[in-house]
Amino acid sequence: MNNLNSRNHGTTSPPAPDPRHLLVGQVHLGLGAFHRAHQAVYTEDAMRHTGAPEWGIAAFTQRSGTAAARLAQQDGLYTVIERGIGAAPPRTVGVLKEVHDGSADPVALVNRICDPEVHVVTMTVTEKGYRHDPVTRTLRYDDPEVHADLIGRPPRTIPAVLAHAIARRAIDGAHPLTVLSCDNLPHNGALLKGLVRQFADAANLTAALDALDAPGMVSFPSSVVDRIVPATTHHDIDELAVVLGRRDNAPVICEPFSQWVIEDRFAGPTPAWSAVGALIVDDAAPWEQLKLRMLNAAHSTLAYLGLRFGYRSIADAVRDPELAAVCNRLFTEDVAPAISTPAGTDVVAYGQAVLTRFSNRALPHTTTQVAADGSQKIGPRLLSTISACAARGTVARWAILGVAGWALHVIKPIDEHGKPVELADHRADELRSVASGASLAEAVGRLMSDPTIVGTDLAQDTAFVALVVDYSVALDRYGLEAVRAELRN
Ligand code: CS2
Repeated sequence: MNNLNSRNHGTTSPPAPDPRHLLVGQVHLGLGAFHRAHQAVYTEDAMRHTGAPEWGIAAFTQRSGTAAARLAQQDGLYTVIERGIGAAPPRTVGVLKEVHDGSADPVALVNRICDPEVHVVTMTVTEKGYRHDPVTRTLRYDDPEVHADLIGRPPRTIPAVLAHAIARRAIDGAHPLTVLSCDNLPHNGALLKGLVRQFADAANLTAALDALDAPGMVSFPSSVVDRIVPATTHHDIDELAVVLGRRDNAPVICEPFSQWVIEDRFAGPTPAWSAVGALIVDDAAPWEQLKLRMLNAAHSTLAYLGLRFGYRSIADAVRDPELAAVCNRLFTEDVAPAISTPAGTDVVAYGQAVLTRFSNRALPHTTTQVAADGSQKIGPRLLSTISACAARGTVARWAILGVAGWALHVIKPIDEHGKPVELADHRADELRSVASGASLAEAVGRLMSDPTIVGTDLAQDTAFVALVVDYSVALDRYGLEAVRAELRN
């Protein structure tokens, strides 16, 4: 055991559990900063609450093995550093009993889930990890990785890993399993179950199909997670080494706020999450709508407009009064009238709290990070509100402005001074080819009339397409002045 645990920097946090004394009851897929700052902390708190050691986590990285390698060198221990008003002292977390590179050994991952002592699989693999078409919410059989899984290599994609594991558990006569998606997608539980079923069907995994249909065998509750966790950089690691007086190569920096809403549809035992702050509800849908259409929608809007206007961080973007005004009007004029929220929620107060959280300058959260993979994000965050307003006969101007910011970012990934900004999207080549050889207006028109990007209804809505084109051209030509003009209307 290295010295991460022993030097608990004189804080009031109780000491971290020693991973060596834990048993593995939970497997996590997607060992990124978010998991370490969120579900891992809840599970560790739940274990401290009950005193039982059976909820250690076996966590797997999905794309690169870096986080697993760094954590392995420090016995799975890492520091959570909260920043901002109300921040708790740095805390060492010791709930990661095992850390693995899931890409290096996919067979080990399926085997781990098949351990009868494992009752829960949680996952944070980001929107694109679901390998689905965000418009139809179906599995992309044409995705080369899905295809490779279907023709029989050891499974690597998430739907394939889960389908194989569920089949094997059923054949082995294992206990029920709860599979908990923690990604920012609407109805994430139902979505995941559907994708696993489609894979199992296509791969002829009848044992998995039977288990998915059997009552109480495998459940997929939807859940909503919330905590702002910027990616940790080398610079952060070096700086923290000085502050903490020891080197941690896998720390996470996050805001003090944290929320987890989970649907009460568990198959078998789970950690005592509800005893340590998680909210267990009958239906997560209103919580999802609130989070995705308010917080995440404003985040993406700030990221695209912010990148264009030269803001590197979300905190700087939201401190621009014009951009904050866009978010406020998005909340009050577009989202609030067309949303079903949890009973008793004050949408305006929620929006204010979100913008205050965004303005936390102590968090190094970049516009580039939030802007990534917009093709997966604009649907649940912005197009959902545009469609909901259209159904009520109103025009969601501010959500449309956010989409225009995205379209401009895709077609001309530069800031207003012409300096290139990164376009990080796994569909980047496809998006560029839709736009190639056209003027900005034509290219935006093509993007917005593509049903695979915006869905059939919006693609055929000529007024919507025309408005996105107008806004993108105005943003390109007049910059912030275009936003000001819109705010005056
Ligand atoms: C962000 C989210 O990167 C993004 O797209 O909008 O990760 C956001 O920080 C979290 O959902 C906050 O809970």
